[in-house]
Amino acid sequence: MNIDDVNNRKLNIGIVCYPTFGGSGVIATELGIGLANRGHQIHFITYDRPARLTGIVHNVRYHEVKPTAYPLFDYSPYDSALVSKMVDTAKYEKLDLFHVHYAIPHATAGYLAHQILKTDGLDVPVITTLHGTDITLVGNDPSFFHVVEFGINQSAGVTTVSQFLKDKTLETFKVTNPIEVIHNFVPPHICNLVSSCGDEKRVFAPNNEKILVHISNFRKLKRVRDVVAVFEKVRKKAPVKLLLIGDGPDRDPLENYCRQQGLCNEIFFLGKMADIGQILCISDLMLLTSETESFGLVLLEAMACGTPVITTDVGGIPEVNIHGKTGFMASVGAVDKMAEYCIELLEDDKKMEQFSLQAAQQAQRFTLDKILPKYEAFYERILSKRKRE
Ligand code: GMT
Repeated sequence: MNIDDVNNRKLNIGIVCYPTFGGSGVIATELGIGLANRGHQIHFITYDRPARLTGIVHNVRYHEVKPTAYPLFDYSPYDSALVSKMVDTAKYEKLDLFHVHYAIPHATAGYLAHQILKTDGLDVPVITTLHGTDITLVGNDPSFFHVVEFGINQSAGVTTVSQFLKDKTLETFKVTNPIEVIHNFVPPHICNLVSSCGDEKRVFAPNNEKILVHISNFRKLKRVRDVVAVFEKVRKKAPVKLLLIGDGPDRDPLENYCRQQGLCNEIFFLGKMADIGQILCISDLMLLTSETESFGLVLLEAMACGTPVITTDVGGIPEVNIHGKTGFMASVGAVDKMAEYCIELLEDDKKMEQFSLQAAQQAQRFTLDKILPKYEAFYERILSKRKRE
């Protein structure tokens, strides 16, 4: 098969991911749709339809994993049901490979599925993409450590979404597999609405206030309380509103705090949203105050809509946010400094405009059409290597 045929070969790919609004689910889904648009057959295998997989998408199928309940089980073992569905899908859809996103439990589920398929004379390699907390937090916990290390080393190929995450993985685990860095990408169409979003702004900012936005799963590591603290400092100097998008364990205590402080007309808890483009295009600045972040996909989405970002300087964030160009970075918990940075931009329209342009330019480095071919080339390298073995 000549190189052009190899490059243009259309594959049957099983994608395993969490179907959630979070970054790894978004990347897995948008990658699958992008691959389908290039003629590959894509099979999503997970417990619910991926949040971003709406409507009919050509060349895409969804296979639901439904663990059967049984009185003996305290909870039905999702891993076993997942492995069975992977084996079934590989056999009957003639999969060329699995691409699993987030090591827990997907990497070892892939290993078991691969072993079962081998007993039927089928070789379906597993590529694992590490996304962040599967290494830095959950994966590092003793209850998952050995399984994550084994899953990484048994995968046919491993990628990470940032150089930081590759370095962290090599530092944390005894890794015998080479790791390829393939950065996250801007989900297509994220900012189609930028040109037509003036009116929505007035819904939240009737007196032309500036809008700060934060999007996350409201878990401890996101430090959303710091986002509110920054807002409370900024509002003393400039007319602003704060939009909080997403949901999670920290939302209720934070919402109660805002009610006690009488801030409910200035801080809007909008919950989970599938289409965040509408919010991003009316926002003036994004805040992300995490104590760890392998990449920060929400930053790329904001920048693609021309929204500068004020962030912490942890993890892979410096690979996305350029301090003094696309926004600013400060240490974890430095809410005074972050508030200063917000005010510096909010009070200088010319500088804000310049940062907005530079943010959009930086996002252009991470478009799907630049990143997707890297995954295709990686698939081909893994498949060709196995043919030679
Ligand atoms: O941010 C989260 O906690 C969700 C998590 C996930 O698994 O979706 O996000 C991780 O993967 C995203 C996509 O690769 C990255 O952009 C996030 O930075 C990463 N989260 C962390 O590392 C905390």
